Amino acid sequence: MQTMHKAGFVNIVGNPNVGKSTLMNVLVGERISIATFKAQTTRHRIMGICNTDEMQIVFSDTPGILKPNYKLQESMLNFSRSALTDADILLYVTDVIETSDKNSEYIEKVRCQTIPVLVLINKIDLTNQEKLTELVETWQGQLPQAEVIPISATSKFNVNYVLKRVKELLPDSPPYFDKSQWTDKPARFFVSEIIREKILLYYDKEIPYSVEVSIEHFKEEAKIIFIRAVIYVERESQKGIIIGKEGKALKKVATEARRSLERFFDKKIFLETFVKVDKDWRSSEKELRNFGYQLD
Ligand SMILES: Nc1nc2c(ncn2[C@@H]2O[C@H](COP(=O)(O)OP(=O)(O)OP(=O)(O)O)[C@@H](O)[C@H]2O)c(=O)[nH]1
Ligand SMILES: [Mg+2]
Repeated sequence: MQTMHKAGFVNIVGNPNVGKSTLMNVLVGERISIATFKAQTTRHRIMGICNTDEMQIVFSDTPGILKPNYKLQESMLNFSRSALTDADILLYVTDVIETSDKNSEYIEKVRCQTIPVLVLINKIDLTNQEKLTELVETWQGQLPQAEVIPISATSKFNVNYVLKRVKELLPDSPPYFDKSQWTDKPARFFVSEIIREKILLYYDKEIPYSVEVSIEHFKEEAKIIFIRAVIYVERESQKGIIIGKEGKALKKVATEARRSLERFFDKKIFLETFVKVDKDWRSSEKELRNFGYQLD
């Protein structure tokens, strides 16, 4: 007897910095979504698609849920909210650090879901059995219909079990995307994300949050890709910080980004970077739309 094809949307949601992007990358087996130690690393909804002959799992990584202070964060929250409306399976990620009383509003929405919900308690490498047992009980109490699974994304503990449960819960359906497709984002998106990742890693305070990276030129040849990237900041003073003394800071970012890009595309990369001021871009609806963010 022929088995039915399975396919569905598996949306990864939760608070900032709990390890959603790290988990998606482990589940998909590719470094699709940037992950850093700083909160609010992810700003978009990013799909990572797993294809086999019998199955298509469409994972979506989303920005951490937060109370918006400016327009960019409103758009980020829209992505997290949209993930509640079109999922076949919901992966609510928390970790052993945050407490379960954060974001009660969003958790209430998760509680009302009729689809399967897996609560993944991440970073269990950082805790002990006793505290973990307590956490599992607390989360089970908060979301009685959910299956609570302790995991560690970085040590890959229990991640295969999560994947097994996802496959079991996946509905019968034809594929949603061509089987050769592994994401919904174009190559340029990954270039700008990889550069933004280096900025999150190498600059402090508000700098990474004031930065947007735009790819003005992307030309792929057989063995090399030519890229011109513009790093936008909100104010003139931030431009100086990004460039650094004698251009050293920017040079480090560009070198590190080029190395990561060469690994990502498996090709030689020629990367030029420029820094420009786009005053208060993250509060401007027009600028945000130009950068590909959606607003209501
Ligand atoms: N110790 C430990 N750290 C982890 C684990 N999983 C993720 N991390 C770390 O947690 C930090 C945040 O990871 P991300 O994957 O960027 O978290 P996120 O939920 O996508 O964060 P936002 O995009 O900001 O919402 C990174 O420094 C990861 O290395 C884990 O299992 N154990
Ligand atoms: Mg993330």
